Amino acid sequence: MAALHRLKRCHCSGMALSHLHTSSRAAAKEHYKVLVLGGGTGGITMSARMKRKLGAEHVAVVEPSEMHYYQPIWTLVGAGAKSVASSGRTTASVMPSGVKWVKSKVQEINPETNTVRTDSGSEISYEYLIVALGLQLHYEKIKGLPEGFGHPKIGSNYSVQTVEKTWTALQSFKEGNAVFSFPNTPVKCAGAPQKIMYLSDAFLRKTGKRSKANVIYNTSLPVIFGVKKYAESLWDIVKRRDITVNLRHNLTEVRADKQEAVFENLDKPGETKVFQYEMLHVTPPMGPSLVVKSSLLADDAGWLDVDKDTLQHKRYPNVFGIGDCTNLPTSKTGAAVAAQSSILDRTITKVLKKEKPDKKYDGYTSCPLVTSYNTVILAEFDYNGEPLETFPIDQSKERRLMYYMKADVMPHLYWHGLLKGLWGGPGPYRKLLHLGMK
Ligand code: FAD
Ligand code: UQ1
Repeated sequence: MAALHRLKRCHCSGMALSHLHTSSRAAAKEHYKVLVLGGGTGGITMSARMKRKLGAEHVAVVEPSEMHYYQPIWTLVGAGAKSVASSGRTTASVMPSGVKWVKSKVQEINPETNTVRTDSGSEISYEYLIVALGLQLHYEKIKGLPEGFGHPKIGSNYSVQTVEKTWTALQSFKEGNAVFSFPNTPVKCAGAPQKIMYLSDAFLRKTGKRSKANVIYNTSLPVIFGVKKYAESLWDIVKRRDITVNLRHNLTEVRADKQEAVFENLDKPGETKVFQYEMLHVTPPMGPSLVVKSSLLADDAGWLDVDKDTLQHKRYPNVFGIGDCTNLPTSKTGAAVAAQSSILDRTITKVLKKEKPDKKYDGYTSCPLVTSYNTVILAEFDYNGEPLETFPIDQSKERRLMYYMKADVMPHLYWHGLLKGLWGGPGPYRKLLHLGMK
């Protein structure tokens, strides 16, 4: 109403309506050629690449968090092999210099008007939008959580608030069941729920407690791992180390005061089983970013609906997606983000030139399956679940070299390569390393 009155007053005094429209929009809106939503792995990586392409002044990133975390190292934090402090740097320090950091939460995306609204009430318009909002953790979908984390003996490597609780629970283990869960939803880094189990097994052996422990992996999946080549190696390991694997077991409730975890049998609806635990590691249910889900950019399940080859949105050609928020049919990892970033860079270059995107993403993803404090199976595969290994050796074997890659090389590659827009995944090196073998 007030706006209407103002409008009428201006009109009467002879001010051109078009002028009023432009100046009020300029006051209310910020505009960027490229707007990036989310300043996690994919968001910072793409902002560095877009800065190089267009100049820093044309790029903005919306990210509310003061801290940026290298999440893959949380597997080792939960097992006491790295400190949580080593996993984080300030967002200010990873933001490419000159790129505008909008320190707010995205509340609404409107691709029809090319605008985004933030929780501080401001509206930002864009020419091109890159969505990198990650996924949502849903601890609250398990009865008794998150409040159960207030008790000891329970931890979760999936959040910075709970990762150190895993290490506390492991250190204080005396005797009984060590239980590890895998939810009935898509997850990021599908290997992580069992990596901490192998590390815990190794820790209990090292400290002489393994004979008093039952190590139990309860997974919602019908398999131990989605790619046969690596699944075979993992079955060998669990047998050798006397680890119990219960397939199709889904965690529904934690009674932390009684140290009880309730699992439903997904093959027998209504049937539940209570596991008494001395240690419980929870991998929470996960789902799409709620902002994406409630926008016109989502597919039916709520994930960002992008083309699997080019990462361009299927209905809005000036919108692109990268990482965990997308419906790309591959395993959600930082390694996948690396490979996606070079493809997306190329797609955007082509779109800016009004040409057709030409480079196709093959679904490359990787999961360093940590199997002890000095061994890793380096799983790498594509959209078809076919191994796509970088090194000309059998990567389904446990290897010490790969552990050092995971623990010491990858963090450097992340902070100094990927986040600077200089690492687009190992594709080119794979071709080189395999040349000699052909
Ligand atoms: P994220 O890096 O999670 O970034 C999303 C960003 O969006 C966050 O900064 C968040 O604050 C921001 N955001 C969310 N909502 C809003 C909003 N409304 N407005 C603005 N910003 C918002 N990957 C590997 O490659 N190898 C591994 O060994 C590995 N191990 C892992 C182990 C664990 C325990 C975990 C948790 C992850 C692991 N990953 C691993 C996975 C990897 O960390 C993720 O796949 C990767 O970080 C995804 O990047 P992203 O940009 O899509 O999401
Ligand atoms: C990778 O590129 C990457 O991103 C930097 C990771 O961390 C998030 C990884 O864990 C892996 C395995 C890769 C792939 C890289 C190589 C050299 C195989």
